[in-house]
Amino acid sequence: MAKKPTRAHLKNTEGFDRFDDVFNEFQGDTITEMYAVEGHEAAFLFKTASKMQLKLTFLRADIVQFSYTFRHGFSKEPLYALSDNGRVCLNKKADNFNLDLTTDSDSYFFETAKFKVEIKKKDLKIAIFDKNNAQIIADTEGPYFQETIMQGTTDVRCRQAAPEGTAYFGLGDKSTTLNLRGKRFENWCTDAYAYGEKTDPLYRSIPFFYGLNTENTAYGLFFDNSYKTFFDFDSKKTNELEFAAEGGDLTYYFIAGPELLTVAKAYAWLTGVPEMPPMWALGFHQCRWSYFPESRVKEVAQTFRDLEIPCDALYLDIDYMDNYKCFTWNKKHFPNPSALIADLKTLGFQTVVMIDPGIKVEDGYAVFTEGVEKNYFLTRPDGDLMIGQVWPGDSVYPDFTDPEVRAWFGALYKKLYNEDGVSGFWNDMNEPANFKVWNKSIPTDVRHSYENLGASHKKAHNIYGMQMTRSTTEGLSKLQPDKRPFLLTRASYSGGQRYSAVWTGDNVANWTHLAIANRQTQRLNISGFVFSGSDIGGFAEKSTGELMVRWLQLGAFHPFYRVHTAGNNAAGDALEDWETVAKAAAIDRLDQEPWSFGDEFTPLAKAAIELRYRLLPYLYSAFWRHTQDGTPILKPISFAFQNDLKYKENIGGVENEFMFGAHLLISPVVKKGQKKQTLYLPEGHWFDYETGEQYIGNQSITIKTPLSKIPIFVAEGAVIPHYPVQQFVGEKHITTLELKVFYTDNYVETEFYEDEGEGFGYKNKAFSVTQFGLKRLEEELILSRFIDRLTYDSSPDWSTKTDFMVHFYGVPFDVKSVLIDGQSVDFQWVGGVCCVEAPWNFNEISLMI
Ligand code: MIG
Repeated sequence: MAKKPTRAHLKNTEGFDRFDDVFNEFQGDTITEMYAVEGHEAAFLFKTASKMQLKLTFLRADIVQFSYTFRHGFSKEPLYALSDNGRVCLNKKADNFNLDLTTDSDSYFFETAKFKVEIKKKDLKIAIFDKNNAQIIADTEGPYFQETIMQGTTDVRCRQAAPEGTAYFGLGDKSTTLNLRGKRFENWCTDAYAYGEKTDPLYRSIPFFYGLNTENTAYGLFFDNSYKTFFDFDSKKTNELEFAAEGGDLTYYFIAGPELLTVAKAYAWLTGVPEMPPMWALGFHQCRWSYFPESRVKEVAQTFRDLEIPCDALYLDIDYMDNYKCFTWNKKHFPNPSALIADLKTLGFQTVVMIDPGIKVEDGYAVFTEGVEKNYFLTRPDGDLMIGQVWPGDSVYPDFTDPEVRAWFGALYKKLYNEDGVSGFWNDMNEPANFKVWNKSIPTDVRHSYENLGASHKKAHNIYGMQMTRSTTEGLSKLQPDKRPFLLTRASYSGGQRYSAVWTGDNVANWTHLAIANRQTQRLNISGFVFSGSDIGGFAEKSTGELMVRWLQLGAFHPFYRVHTAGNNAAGDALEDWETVAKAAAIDRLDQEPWSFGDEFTPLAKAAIELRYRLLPYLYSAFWRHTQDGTPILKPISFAFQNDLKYKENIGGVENEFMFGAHLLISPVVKKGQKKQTLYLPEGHWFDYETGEQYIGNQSITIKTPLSKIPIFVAEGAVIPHYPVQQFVGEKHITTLELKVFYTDNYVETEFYEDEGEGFGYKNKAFSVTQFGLKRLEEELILSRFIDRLTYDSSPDWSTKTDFMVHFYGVPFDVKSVLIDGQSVDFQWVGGVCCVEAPWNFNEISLMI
């Protein structure tokens, strides 16, 4: 091993000495020239006396890209993370914002309507100011680069002030507290089996964070670099933060706030949003490693229906394959897959199956032989196949950074998807994982096409999983263009949310992990990945009835809602033949279905899942909102109520609760045996969802939390649409929609989105957006219903025109009469709730005093 080079070596290289390695470093420089980039009116190039250059590109009034190169000009980048919006605006100025350039003897200044950038001529230090001229960002050293000759390593980094009190959020995949201040992180997609609160890195790499300073000003910073990246949020307590990478240009985007939510939306604009999922994908999913043989799968399906526990999807983990060969079936356990899948469909179940990147090395296995012939697999630098060890034993890895390979692999799904009737897929192990070696992955010198630009695995590692999901989703879209693809992935990178839902990987069946799941899913939601959730009940080790119920209660509010368990598969060992296991009575099968923990728990598990199905139209509307403007589905309280001063004092302290959609506050119980829960209610008036009890916000309250209680609070004025309980999405022809309406003295609007739940009709007007408005006037409370008839087909034949059963909670006066569009109608009081039936096309319901 070469000795770690020191700075002293640098001085000595003047002479004829020889060293183990030579280390060069470089920091900032003086600007010699600045000119506008041709063809882009908001992009500028700064040259220095050395080879270092800075390119500054404004994409919008609130987003600017800084890109530094240090040696040979800017590297060509495929811009994997960026949405179409982002790409277009990097290349051409959007004409909807103004940019002013001024200069004085020390600096250049660029100003938009949202912020001002200062670039120092002498050392290229950057400072950014908000509209009040308050400093948000200040470099503490100039752009930094270092390299070694012998090890061929390069590093880039940026250091900025981390003022006292500034909180940091984001990075998507971390399991620690929401506020990241005081900690250091690494991004390198890793198979992190049974990770814990302190494990880092994890499965995904999402190099994007928020800052929120004591002036309540938020900003975002996206360090778009696919190499291993490091983030240090003042871990040394010197009020400095650092982000660094093991290669590449130093390219990052600054996003102006001042609201955290505005930043979340701008980041979603830059890196993209998913399309609407099929509605069944928002139902409940049941998984296990693994359900087989086919009789066991049917038994599980039938039990759901017998017990009337709603469920939309069953998963087949790796054991459905023949010797872990992707795109094959184990004929012993699954002699007739299409018949099984059709039977499941009759019962209302979608089947989701796993596809791994590791392709078995086996002569005669078509995927292997064709891939070898066409040079589709990753190779070592000298051209030999990169052979790793995963489930099939010797395995090769498709190069998903090659567009031709992506198209090929995407088309391999044809039989499963188009003939066997599989509804969705699950890409696992795509960090990529590799058994046996300490780093759990493949070497960094492996070669990639990288869109024919060429790159080593050092550069491609963090985007490998994301490009696999791109291959899968693009493949599925081609195979069945009229069907919304459903894909779940373990690894991904910023922007990967455009291709796939994610789950948080191999967690553990304990209470710490329930709290981690709560934080991780909130964090993924503010980091672009809204369609996310955890392995409910815990993956490794043995769950309990109480843990399972509490986890199902939390998961009901996670956009991806799936139970999964390793069952009795020991870590890293392939499962013995299931029948052998089942026969050996001594072995606990470690079942984790909602009914597996006895009669005390089954009804509570069922109640949580039923609530999810009742709230589907509300969740679906929140998902659609996300696709429109990037609003996260889950919001930490600090994001939803940034200006609530009482909360601000608590930043980092109130992490347990979150907003689910625009109107529901969830404070999950994540501790064993917890009979009471104290939680913070932000400004406004709140209703206990279950009892209708009212609370004034801006204070902490304590409520009783028996195991049946899910602490859910509704913001005043909300109108929450409810479906009846269905055993699966589409089971019932829904003709009446229940609206729970929560009184307000003010005026509040609620958005309700509907479409067919499948297909792409919604892109051609087959959808509707209803706005409900609840308003208190002197003599009446009015619920009005507006429809924007311009945006969609106003007499849609796709939709059932559902009448409404309206339940008014918390009405503080005696209702003399109820009018619907001027006509008096019957109403009823049931337990303090005023109930009114209304036709689907009502305009106004008035509760008269
Ligand atoms: O090496 O397919 O995270 O959900 O059940 C383990 C078997 C491979 C890891 C996934 C897990 C899945 C398991 N897989």
